[in-house]
Amino acid sequence: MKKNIEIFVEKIKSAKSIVIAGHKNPDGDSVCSALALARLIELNFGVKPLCVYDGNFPDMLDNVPNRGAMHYFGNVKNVGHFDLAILVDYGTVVNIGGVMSMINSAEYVVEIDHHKNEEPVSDLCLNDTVAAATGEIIFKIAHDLKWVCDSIINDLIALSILTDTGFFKYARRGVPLCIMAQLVDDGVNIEQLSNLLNNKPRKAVLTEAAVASRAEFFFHGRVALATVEKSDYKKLDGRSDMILNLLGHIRGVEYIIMLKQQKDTQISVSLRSRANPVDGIATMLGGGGHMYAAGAVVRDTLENVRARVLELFRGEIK
Ligand SMILES: [Mn+2]
Repeated sequence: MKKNIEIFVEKIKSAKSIVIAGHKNPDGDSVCSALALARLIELNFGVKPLCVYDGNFPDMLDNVPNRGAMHYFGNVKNVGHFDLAILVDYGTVVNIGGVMSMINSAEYVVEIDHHKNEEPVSDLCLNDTVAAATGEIIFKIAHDLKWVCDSIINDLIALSILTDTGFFKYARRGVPLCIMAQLVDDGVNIEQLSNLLNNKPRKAVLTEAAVASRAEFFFHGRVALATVEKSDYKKLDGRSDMILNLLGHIRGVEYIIMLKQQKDTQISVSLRSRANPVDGIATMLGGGGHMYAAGAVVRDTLENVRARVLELFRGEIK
């Protein structure tokens, strides 16, 4: 890892143009770790990287510091080639989306990620699959190399960790909490950061509540299943975590399945579990993710995907 970090620094030093991208339909970690890294590079190396995303940018994240530095890739004019591309928090190649052409144009590609990925697309991987967020890996790099930080970077790192750990609920190690302790001592205000995320459109919140209220329950109430049909999908903002949170409050629910009909025959499947791994089921559906929070996008009808997922759970639940 140390050698890899040295190569990374050399690549930044010699780059005149840098592009940073996360995954399509970005979440808090994807956006905030990209913006934090961009600012770190700007402050420490004097090159201002271009940050791009594909898909929908959630309204929820509109108030994060330096939001204006993150651009929809399709709106960026006259991009030539880049000396260096850095992919953060992308997961697997299918999540890269339209920014792939910019990544491909780069002389050298580095990835910084905490997702499991058997087929990395980069020349250099700075991945750590036990990290709670990509922001955690970036913090460690910046800290180890004694890079200059400021309050914007600290807030962005804190946001990436807070959003990916569900405000520490999903933190399985002490490291992200130790980092947060340091950030709070340096002036980060968690309550303020939490409040700036309260920025969803009314229709998104009301749709999430309505979808949760229509949830179905299987296997003696151990599995909750929420379905977002196409007409409602457009009204959502971001990953609709509130549906998962609401269902997770119910006594006896051990697993949560959320099906989102993105298109007629394109269904996003999100899986959450309290105690047993669900990443195996996500892999069987062609996706992946973390042990207790995983997902896939399946190209089939809603009915078929629903039946298949329930069948996989039938095999899993003893
Ligand atoms: Mn992440």
